[in-house]
Amino acid sequence: MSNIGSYEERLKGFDWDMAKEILGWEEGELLNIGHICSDRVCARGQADKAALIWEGFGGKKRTYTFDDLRVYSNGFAKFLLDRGLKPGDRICIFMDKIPSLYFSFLGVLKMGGIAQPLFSAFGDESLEVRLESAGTAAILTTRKHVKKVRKILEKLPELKHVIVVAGDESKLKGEEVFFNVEAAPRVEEFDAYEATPETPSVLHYTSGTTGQPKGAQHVHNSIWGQVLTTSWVLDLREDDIYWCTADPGWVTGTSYGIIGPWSLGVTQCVLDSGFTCVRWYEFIQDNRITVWYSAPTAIRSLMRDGVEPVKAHDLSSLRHLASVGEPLNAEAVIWSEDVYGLPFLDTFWQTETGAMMISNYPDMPIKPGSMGKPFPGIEAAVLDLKTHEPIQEPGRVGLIAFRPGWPAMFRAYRNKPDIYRSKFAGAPEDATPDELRTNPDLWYVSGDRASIDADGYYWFVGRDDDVINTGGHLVGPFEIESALVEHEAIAEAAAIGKPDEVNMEVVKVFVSLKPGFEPSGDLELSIMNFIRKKLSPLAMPQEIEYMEKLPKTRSGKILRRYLRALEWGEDVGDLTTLEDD
Ligand code: 6R9
Repeated sequence: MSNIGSYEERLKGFDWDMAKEILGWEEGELLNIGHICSDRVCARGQADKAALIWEGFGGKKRTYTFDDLRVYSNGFAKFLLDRGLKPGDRICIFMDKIPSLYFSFLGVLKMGGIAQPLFSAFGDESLEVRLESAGTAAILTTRKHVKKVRKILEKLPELKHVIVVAGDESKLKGEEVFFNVEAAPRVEEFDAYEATPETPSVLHYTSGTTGQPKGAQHVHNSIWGQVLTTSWVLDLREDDIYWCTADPGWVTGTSYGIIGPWSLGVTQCVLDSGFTCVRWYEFIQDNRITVWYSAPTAIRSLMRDGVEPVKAHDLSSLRHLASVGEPLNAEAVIWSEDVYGLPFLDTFWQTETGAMMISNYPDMPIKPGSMGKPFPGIEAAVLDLKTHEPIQEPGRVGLIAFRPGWPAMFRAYRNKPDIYRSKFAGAPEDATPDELRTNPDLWYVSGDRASIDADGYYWFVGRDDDVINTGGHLVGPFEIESALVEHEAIAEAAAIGKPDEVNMEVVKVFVSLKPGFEPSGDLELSIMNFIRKKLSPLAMPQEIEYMEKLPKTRSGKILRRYLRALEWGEDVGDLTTLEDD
């Protein structure tokens, strides 16, 4: 029997406090995610249990117990306070998936700071935009990545601390400080910050259609959503060996790659090396992984490599598989059932929701290709595209929406109260964030389209905006376009997602060149590298199309949606309706 048991039974008499029961957490206990994920697990007799089984490039392997997690996160917490950092300060974590990423994430939360994890493949411009927006006070990074910080440091007056946590100490510059937590004296005692449920915890940046990325602010209370979904959807149990393939630079990597499993005292594995099918299967085999949470792009890549590598490995430890980030096609579900003997269960959620919202559950019949049903305690609907009224007829497409107020819901877009308010259908002009969160008449509108069938299953249709989803990672077209026009040869630019068999979408750009520049192989390479270095490999265009002039609205806005429709072979429709989208 799975943790959720019967989905229907769980709907009856549902209460988020069931999460507290799972942890045995009593009112009055300290509510601090960093503390709950380390000190509290130790205090409950699991200090010597493996928390993190880590493997890096070149076969490097380390195992850390929950006591190590406790002591090393204490180490970071104390170090940061000693440097003069304070509760509420934004502290960026910018590194590969090395052990110190995990220790420092918990350490920042323990000292009351706001953890701002950023994907280590980000280039200097992606980094700058997000550090500037957050008013980040400190960045924890490594020798490998500090160069990108150096490039932008002068432009970030609020960024006072550059702390290098791994690599060669002798090559630091200026005010940079070195701190290797494993080599530093052990910090056995640390009183974690007394957070309230509404104390800010994690700040994740996510991309929209317009403007630069927005910082979705989460709070310590999110843990209850993460605990309950980890237990009921991922079905994690005490003796599981769990693997979440996501990078903590993205929300899956923190909600389910740190907080969910460790609050429950479950052992997890982290693989900090590139993707190959054989490497992944070896990792599962060697560590006897039981529960595996991954993404459709990875699953499709594994499918492409076929069944031979599956047969060549012992994957019999696997008990439960789940997926997130992009539509999980029916073929992938059926294939995984065929070759692993287990279907991947699709889960749908967003950076903003902080935890799973619509899922398939163990013990519930799967309809391959469907995202499943709302998590108990989540009131979901699809809203009419125009009226924003819930659609009653099965099969009609609308906007996925949720009643606000679930524990892991984001509490703000940092410094963007109007954009935050605009996400809630029916919100009064002057509603405060607290009112938005607690008003039972509003809907949080996700920005995705779906339909609901007669059995209550949700079927994903597509995004309602121009954000590009490449391999489960969201990339904002505006960010790419802004960077492109900084290239010496480019006059105007538009970025769209182009269909791709494995990655769902890849970035395609349309550009017009400045006088004196001509399309050429060299120019193409130069543009690609420019974006890869400034933004990230994810944002790098896979295709560049040159145009004399980009199509525009009468008011001069580039018709990105028109270009996208052409690319996808969709009806471009009446151009005037596209005019001011
Ligand atoms: C957790 C995460 C959120 C966006 C979301 C949607 C897409 C996520 C999906 C899915 C189809 C699923 N998405 N899960 N689309 N089926 N099961 O991925 O957060 O990076 O904010 O992305 O990803 O478009 O709105 P985030």
